[in-house]
Amino acid sequence: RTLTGQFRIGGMTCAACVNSVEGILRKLPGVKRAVVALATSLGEVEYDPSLISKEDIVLAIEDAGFDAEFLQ
Ligand code: 9UX
Repeated sequence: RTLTGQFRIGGMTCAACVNSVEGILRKLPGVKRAVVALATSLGEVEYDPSLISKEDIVLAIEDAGFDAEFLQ
């Protein structure tokens, strides 16, 4: 099973931030795809909910020093 989650990610100010957050997300177990947009502060993540929860995704982003909120 694959879910698609939208996250609002705060604190990204340059393209390297985007690469950093994408890299973090893509390394998480259960994450199949992650795309982050600087202009909208949005991230879209496809993940297997049997391997990772949306809360874990939020925590991983916050651990990297950014703000994160699950949207839908
Ligand atoms: Mo850009 Mo982001 O110099 O944490 S990498 S501000």
